[in-house]
Amino acid sequence: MQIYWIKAQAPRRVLALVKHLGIEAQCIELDLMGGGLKTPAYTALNPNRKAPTLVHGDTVLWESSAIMAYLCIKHGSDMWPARDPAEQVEVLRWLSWNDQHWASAVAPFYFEHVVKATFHIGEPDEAEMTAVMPDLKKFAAVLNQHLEGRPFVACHRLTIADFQLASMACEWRRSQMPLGDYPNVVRWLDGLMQLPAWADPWPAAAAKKEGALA
Ligand SMILES: N[C@@H](CCC(=O)N[C@@H](CS)C(=O)NCC(=O)O)C(=O)O
Repeated sequence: MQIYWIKAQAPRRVLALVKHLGIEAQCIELDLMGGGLKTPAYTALNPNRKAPTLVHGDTVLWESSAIMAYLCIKHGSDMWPARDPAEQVEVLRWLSWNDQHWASAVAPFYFEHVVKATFHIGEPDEAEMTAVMPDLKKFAAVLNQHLEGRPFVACHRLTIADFQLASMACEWRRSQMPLGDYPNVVRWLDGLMQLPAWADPWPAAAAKKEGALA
């Protein structure tokens, strides 16, 4: 099994799951700034030219939520509740909510403070964050209310929904996301950081460059 990744939030979910579940996989870092996502070989795997991508035998999969579900099914983990329709619907609700609402509200904070610093592509632009502030507050309030009395986002246990929702927000202090008014969100995000695989999902340096695609 190969997993192609860059040091960014969508691959972070998949790499954290791989580490958390102890899955054997060859994790191959792509050189984003050197055009590693635009090579013909990688484009053939993922025509979106995004990361992550999973290759497992004849299976080629992109979209981190689908990859996480696939890994859980293969590994027999109920972090994707494959055998319980009601739980599946519950997790699916939060995966969708993330992709439709939460992600776009937190993305500018994450991009301006974390992505730009990681890839050395400039200084944070405050205007980008100001523009999404109303949405951030609206959706943080929704999540905060939902997390009242709940340790995790869905099914009263850790699921892939937690990794989906937390991947851009987990570094909320560094990203200067104003989440201090949402104590349940802070408790949940900081609680996830107690998981070693979530706190440090990145593969060891020695494993990174093997298998690069021309
Ligand atoms: N919805 C996709 C998002 C994939 C995505 O946007 N990946 C980003 C990193 S978080 C990427 O590859 N960016 C590189 C680029 O756009 O050039 C998923 O969940 O896998």
